[in-house]
Amino acid sequence: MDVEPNITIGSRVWVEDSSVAWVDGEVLGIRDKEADVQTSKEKTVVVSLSRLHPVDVDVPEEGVDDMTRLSYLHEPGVLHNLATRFKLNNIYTYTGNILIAVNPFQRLTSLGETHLMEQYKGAEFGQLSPHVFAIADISYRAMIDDRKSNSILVSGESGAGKTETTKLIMQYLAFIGGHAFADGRTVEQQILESNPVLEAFGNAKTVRNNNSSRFGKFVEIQFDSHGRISGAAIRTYLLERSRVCQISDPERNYHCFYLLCSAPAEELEKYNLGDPKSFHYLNQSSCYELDDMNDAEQYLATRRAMDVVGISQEEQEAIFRVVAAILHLGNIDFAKGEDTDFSVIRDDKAKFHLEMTANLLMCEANALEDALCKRVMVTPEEVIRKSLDPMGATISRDGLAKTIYSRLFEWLVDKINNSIGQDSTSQYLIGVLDIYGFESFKTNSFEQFCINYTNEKLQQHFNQHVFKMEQEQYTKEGIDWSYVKFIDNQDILDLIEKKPGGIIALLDEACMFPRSTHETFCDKIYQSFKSHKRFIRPKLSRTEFIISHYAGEVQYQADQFLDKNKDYVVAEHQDLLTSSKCPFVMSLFPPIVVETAKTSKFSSLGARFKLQLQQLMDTLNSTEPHYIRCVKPNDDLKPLIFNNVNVMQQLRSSGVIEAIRIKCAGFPTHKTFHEFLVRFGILARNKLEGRDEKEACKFILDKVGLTGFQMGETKIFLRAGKMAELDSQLTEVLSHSAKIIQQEVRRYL
Ligand code: AD9
Ligand code: MG
Repeated sequence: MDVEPNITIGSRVWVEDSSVAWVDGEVLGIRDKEADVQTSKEKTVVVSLSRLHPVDVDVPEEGVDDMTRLSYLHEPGVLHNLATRFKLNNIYTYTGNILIAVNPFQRLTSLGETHLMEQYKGAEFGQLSPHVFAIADISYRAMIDDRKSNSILVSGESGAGKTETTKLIMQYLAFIGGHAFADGRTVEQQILESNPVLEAFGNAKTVRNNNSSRFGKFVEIQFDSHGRISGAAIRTYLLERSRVCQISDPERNYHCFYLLCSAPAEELEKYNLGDPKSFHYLNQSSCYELDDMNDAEQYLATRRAMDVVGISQEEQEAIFRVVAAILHLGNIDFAKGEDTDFSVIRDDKAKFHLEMTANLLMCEANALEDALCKRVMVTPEEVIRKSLDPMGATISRDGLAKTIYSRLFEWLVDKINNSIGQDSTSQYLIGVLDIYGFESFKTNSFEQFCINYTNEKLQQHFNQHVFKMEQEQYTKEGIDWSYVKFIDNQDILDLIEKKPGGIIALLDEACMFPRSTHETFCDKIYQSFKSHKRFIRPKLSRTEFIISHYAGEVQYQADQFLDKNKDYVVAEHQDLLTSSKCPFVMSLFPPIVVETAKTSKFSSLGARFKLQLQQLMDTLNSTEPHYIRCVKPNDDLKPLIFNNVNVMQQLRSSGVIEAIRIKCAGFPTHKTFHEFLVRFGILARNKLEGRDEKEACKFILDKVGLTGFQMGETKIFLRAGKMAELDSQLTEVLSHSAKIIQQEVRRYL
């Protein structure tokens, strides 16, 4: 895309603009390498020629439904096309076989989804307007025809519509591959109903999305040899644990807490619940209700979904009892004991919550108090009982809440998997990935590090795939592609995951060494990656580092990296819950094998995540991938607003622009011989007779002396910028002809 376009006076061009990303204009004059441009914002600007892009004058008013049909494949062209289509409620657009989906923030289907699904069923790709259903349909067809597993990777930033898109894909696959079972509870129903269950426990309102998934998800739908759904497996990644005990205004905790507080009266009584405002884990934010969600109805809907998924009444009762226990647990406050620093339960109110928590978890109140306030330290000489100060006890309490909640979530996922059932004989599957997009906030911690690491992995997968597809096209047309290169992000992946020596490995080392602090960890990585191209040590900071990701630089604050990487359950908490009289609670905390003093208690979350990710990549690599890039058109979460700068940023960080760059590095413009002749035939000045289409095209290209093209079997492949060269020749010929016509006309007059 760095090729200097062929731009002349009068050309219509795109100019970079800080407020709308790109604005169109007309070239008034050219001096050396600069142009004066009159923009449509009524401004005249001087711009370097190399920063201008020609406007594609051939694009129809309503835009094109596949970006590769644009004559000029560049950023402004892509952006303009998306914006044009969005205005007309066409939220889906292809870029080759990548689907870009712009979140409409409103329901658009008037005829209902079943009607639409019927239309897309088996329709040829490209015959109907772009849609998620079309992608789901080709994945299904490809699986049946090629007898190969497929996957659909949905990505985008928070609120871009990944989860809604994923649900549409699942709905379509259930529609096309479903069959009814005698008992009325079908596998596909169970698969679909797993969504509301997981959303109740794994989604929450954030500033970016009222129903934000706080975990990553890969749903593997298995099919039998007749192409019917025969089982499914759900894998989840990295549930955000901190939300259970810490929320900031105007966000909310996980939906299930509010749903339970709106449950029917007899249940509230049973769990001693009431106003959510009375619970510390909920009242840190003043947001309790959501406009688009009725918690009471949602509670009942979740219970119904749990029925379908196969969670028994007793299990459901136990699940909500644990949810209630966590709310009470959060209200156990501590104070300094008399004459000591040690903590005691603050007052009668806190004591009441202690009793309630113990009741609901079915353990002894005294044992709970001890587990929260005391630690046992085993040294070679003796066993020491140490009491925690109020601050320590509060941290212990929150730790317990987080552990119980994340175990509960894992239990739900396992239960759903067991109940839907895995088809071990299934040969083919379609995997659907709904995973957090690239994140760069003011403060970025270990979670962002893991999320961005995931995105680097997926980006590599994406690049390799896009590259491969390009190659295949070239080979099919008999074109030499050997010099098409793309930038690999392997160097960033090495920086993060290389063993030994990568950031995760160094973090694990730091976690195992008792005297490490985040400062010593940072010193170590500063030393190790002093000259790494992708690693930057910020000035004036001893605990931060910057990684230059494919989607931009992110500055990480390392102060909690060590703590967050340590994945262990405090022994006192483990003992307490293993001894619960409730079989459900006990099953969340199966007894662990007693570790010998020598083995380390430490287990690394980073390393575990790396392994999970590797397994995911292995699965994806054995499938034929399809990509959907979701785009959030504005930060107000409102319909009809399309913010150019925002969208441009997302197209860059989702790799769409990189995919285009890869295309542009080769021969980005492909025109069939026929299309080419229709547009440029006039350049041959009527000398094409007797030639076949391919010869005619070659004749034109030779005549105008164009370089940088290759003739395929059915198409002409042009290098970036070549189309503009041809266009300007065309303009010249046309204006010359126009002059002649004018002269003729004048003479005639
Ligand atoms: V997050 O990373 O989990 O925070 P997602 O999953 O990308 O995020 P989600 O699918 O939850 O976003 O979409 C956010 C909201 O946009 C939804 O709650 C809907 O209100 C809205 N949305 C998204 N996609 C569509 C759609 N195809 N049609 C209508 C939509 N509304
Ligand atoms: Mg989501």
